[in-house]
Amino acid sequence: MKNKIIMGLALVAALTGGEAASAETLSGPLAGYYRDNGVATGGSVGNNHTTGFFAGNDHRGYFVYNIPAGEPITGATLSVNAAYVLNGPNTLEVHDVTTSPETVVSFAPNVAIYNDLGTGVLYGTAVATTDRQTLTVTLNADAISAINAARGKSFALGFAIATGNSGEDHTIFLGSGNTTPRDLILSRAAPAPVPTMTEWAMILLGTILAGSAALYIQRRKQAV
Ligand SMILES: [Ca+2]
Repeated sequence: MKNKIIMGLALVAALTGGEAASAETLSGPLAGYYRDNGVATGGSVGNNHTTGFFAGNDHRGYFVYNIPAGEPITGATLSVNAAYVLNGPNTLEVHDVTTSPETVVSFAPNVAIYNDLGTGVLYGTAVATTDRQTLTVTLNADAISAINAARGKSFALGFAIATGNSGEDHTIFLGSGNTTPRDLILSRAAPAPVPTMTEWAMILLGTILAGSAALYIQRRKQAV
C-alpha cells in the first residue's frame, strides 16, 4: 500500500514538468547554386548560394538540411541573410526540390536541377531590399507537409527571383559565402497527451481507496 502511494506520487512528480510545443533551429545547411547553363557549385556548409541574374547567367541557390526525426512539425520559418541585393527590391521565391538532396549537393552540371530549384510548388516568398538584411520566409502548408515527410532524412529548398529586367543584374545572396543566419526554424507538436493533474489526483485517490478497502477486509478477516 505504502509503495503504491509512493509510486503514484513519483508519477505525478515526473509528469508535472508538462511538455509544451517546442521550437528548434537547424543551422549550417549544405548550400550552393546552379546556373541556367547547368554549371553548379556548392554542396558544402557556408557555401555561396547566389540567386538571380548576374554576369550573364541566371542563378538559383539551394539549402539542404537534415530534418531530425520526432514529433510532427506544425510550423517552419526560414531566416536567412540576403547578402548583396543588386537592383532590388527583389522577391525571393522558395520552391520545392523534387531532385533528391544527395543529387543536388553533388554539384555535377545539370540544367534540370537549375529548373527544379525555381519551379514547382511555391513554399513562400520574401522581399529583399537592403544588402545583408535578414529575410524571414514563413513557409506554407505545402512546405510543412514536405518537411514532415522528410523527418529523419535530408530536405532541400530551392531559391529563385521572380522580378528583374531581362539582361540586368538583379540578385539576392550574391557574395553569400559564410553569411548567417541561414536557419530553418521548426515548431513541433506537443508529445502525446498525458493525464492532467486532476486525472492523476483521481488515479492516486483510487489507489488509496482500493488499498484502504483491501486493508479493511484483511483486518475484518483477522478479527473473525
Ligand atoms: Ca521544384
